[in-house]
Amino acid sequence: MTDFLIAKWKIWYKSLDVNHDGKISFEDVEESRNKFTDLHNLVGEKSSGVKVDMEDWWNTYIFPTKGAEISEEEFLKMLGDQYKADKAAFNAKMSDCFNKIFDVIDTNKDRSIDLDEFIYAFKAFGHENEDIVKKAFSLFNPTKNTVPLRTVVDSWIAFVTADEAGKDDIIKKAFES
Ligand SMILES: [Ca+2]
Ligand SMILES: [Ca+2]
Repeated sequence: MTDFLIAKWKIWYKSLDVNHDGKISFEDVEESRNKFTDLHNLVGEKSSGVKVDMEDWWNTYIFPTKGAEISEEEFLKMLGDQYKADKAAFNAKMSDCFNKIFDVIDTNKDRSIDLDEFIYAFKAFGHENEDIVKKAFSLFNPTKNTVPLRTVVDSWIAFVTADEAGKDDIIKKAFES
């Protein structure tokens, strides 16, 4: 486990602290899913379905136990323990993690992420500065403001699993810009 990877996990932790209060808790789940459904104007069953999917995602991949608050130190230890126990299983879990959340983020289900979906997802996770988010999106070399879902998901998987710097460090660059 390299310092490079741990530094990225710290960025990830910060990016999940939606209300910027220094810790990840159920309040971040509430805020992100409410923002997300509002931005996409989802109502009724569609809105409640997305809210359930999002809560499941946080409970499966982020919280140590259902809805339990987690500090940065605990988060880094949790990921580190999973990584050390079985790297292949860790990679598989992170792959599931980002495939699942982007299934939600791809609201029109066209297996692509367009600029609006990208902006709304970042806003929902507390990143409001549209200029920075647009700059981040451009790192994916979009065609007609659209990037294949696979490309975005793979970048996130590399972000949380790759020990060394590589050509696919888009997410790291995005958070540094
Ligand atoms: Ca928080
Ligand atoms: Ca889409």
